[in-house]
Amino acid sequence: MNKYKRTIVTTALPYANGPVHIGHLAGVYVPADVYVRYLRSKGEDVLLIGGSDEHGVPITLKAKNEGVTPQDIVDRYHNIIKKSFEEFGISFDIYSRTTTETHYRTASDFFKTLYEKGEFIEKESEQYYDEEAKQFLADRYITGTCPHCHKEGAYGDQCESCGTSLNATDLINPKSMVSGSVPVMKTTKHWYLPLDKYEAFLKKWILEDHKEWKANVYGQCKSWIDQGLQPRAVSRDLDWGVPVPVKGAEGKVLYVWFDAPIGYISATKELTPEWEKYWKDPESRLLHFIGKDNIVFHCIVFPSMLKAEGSYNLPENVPANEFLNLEGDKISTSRNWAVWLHEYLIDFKDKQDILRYVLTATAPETKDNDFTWKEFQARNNNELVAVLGNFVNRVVVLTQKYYSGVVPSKSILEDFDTRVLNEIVDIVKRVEVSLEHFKFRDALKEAMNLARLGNKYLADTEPWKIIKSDEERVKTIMNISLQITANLAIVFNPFLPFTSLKIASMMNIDNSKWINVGEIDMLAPGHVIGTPELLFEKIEDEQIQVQLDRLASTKNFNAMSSKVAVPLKDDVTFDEFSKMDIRIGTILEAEKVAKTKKLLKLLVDTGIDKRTVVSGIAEFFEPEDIIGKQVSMIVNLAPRNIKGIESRGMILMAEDADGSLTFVSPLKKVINGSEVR
Ligand code: B3M
Ligand code: ZN
Repeated sequence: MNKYKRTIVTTALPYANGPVHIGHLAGVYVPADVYVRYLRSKGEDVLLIGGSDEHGVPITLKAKNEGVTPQDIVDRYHNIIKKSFEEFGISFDIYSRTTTETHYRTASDFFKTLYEKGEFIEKESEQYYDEEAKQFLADRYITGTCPHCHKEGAYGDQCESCGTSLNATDLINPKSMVSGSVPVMKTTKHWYLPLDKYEAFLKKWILEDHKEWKANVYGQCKSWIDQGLQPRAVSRDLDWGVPVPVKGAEGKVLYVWFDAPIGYISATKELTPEWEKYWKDPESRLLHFIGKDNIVFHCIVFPSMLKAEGSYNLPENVPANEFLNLEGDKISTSRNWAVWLHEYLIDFKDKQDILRYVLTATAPETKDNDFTWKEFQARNNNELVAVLGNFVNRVVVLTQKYYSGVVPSKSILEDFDTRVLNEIVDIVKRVEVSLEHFKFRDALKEAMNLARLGNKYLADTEPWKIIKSDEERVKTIMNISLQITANLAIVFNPFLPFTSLKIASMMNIDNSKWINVGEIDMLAPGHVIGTPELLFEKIEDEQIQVQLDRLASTKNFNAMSSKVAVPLKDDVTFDEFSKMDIRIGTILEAEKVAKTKKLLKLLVDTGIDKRTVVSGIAEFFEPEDIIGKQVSMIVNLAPRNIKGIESRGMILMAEDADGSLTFVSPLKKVINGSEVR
């Protein structure tokens, strides 16, 4: 349906500083894979290109923290990421990485070409420098107090407390994260791509010639262009990356966002000697699948680089997605708020298609969307099991039972049957149109409607009731049901490749030929089908609870670790400490102190005596629940009068991150009056 001879589909290169999660899959890799599988099944010439982005400051920072080299970090995560993509059936023609020799050469040459054409401007600027570590500091390497919310621990590029993006020079009391010293300002030289020079070109190319781009993408581009574009530095003072191939650039590397998109080209080079045809022939088209945070780089910066170079095609479309949230919160690697792909497969072995299905059905195509485990369960149970799985299973079982697996002929068609046959054709057409327009949610919904049509057809015709009385009618019904099933195998191939294969093997057909889709005679009478195989199974509440519990404990853990321990108090001598008489006692009686919210009046057996203590724990314990508990208590605290009650001593409590209190109790029962020392 497109006018091009071949297509190259690129997917954002994930940073190799952590594994990949459902957000990655939903935003980029599943839609790209769906699209490419669709094109392939139509027999088009298409390449799916991916790889790991292995440069950038976060990787060097992680290496420093762990005391290993950046190469160690990227080796570790590149392999984990690559494996996750394989397991989820993301059908890359190549999944490469940006530390290959080919990439270094390609990126370096690209820079040189632009440099020699005079496309860069050179500029000196003042930047933070760590005199102890003898290095310039990227914004991420500096922390300090946020000028907006005044929280400590803000980074030079962003305050994670209030979310404001910052320049390192905005920070109050800046500190180098490398050595801990106070950084100084020092002059450094960098190369800049003068984006302002490309404004007119971008305006025409995007705002006029590509009005068909998705509204979220077009809108972001427009707002960038309308704000006016500034020159962008394409080099950094860093010792990890592609060296700047220019004299006098020692200790400088290409900015990660300069080399990473060139990674698409390097990977294609590694894949095929015909790479230039894919990138430069006007009959080839380039598509970038990315998340919304990458729009500016793929629609403004990289096209300007390609334009400056001069021999490459520009992207034909950039169908970027918005973000997927998880249970109402932003997915975050550092807060471990994510569903990691490699962990999903431990809990849901061989169930990659369920996740592919749910992530496509709820894809953040036009706005941010939320992934919830309840919806995951509901879509599996109510759609995959009850609609698709149920229909296919009934058709195969009945065909085996009635005809020993041999497809019967549909000799007599009633009007009703013809309408159903026409509807098959209409539905697959709609799947196709949606796919062509990158509307994967709609496409999937329509594909599911085909299974719904099948279920309804069986429910309306009830072949099991008339198999004895009207054999000819049942033959027609089963033939049509089988044609629907065969169509399902092909139509679901882009979305659910594992399931599609199973359906195809049950139908004994090739699932990779889109040309057959909409065929209402795909299975000729006499064709022999396979035996039934279960496609999906119900997911129980307990399985979902395990996932929810895990997220809840992550939340708790984050709350605790975000609470800073109260500062250390002044030293005391041992003698001073010894003056305190701390004992174990047992609570004998407990009651609320009238007209107070927080106070309980306790009677405690201290082993020495039985005495009254007033304690501020009523918000956390019911009186009847604590009777009989052994607790720690200071017994020689001078008596105090609290709400008219004489309190003799104080119960020791530990305060948790959320402010809740718990007793400090001995691990085994000890005799009342035991000393704590
Ligand atoms: N690694 C950023 C990201 O994962 C970046 C993409 C590069 S694509 C050339 O969001
Ligand atoms: Zn802040």
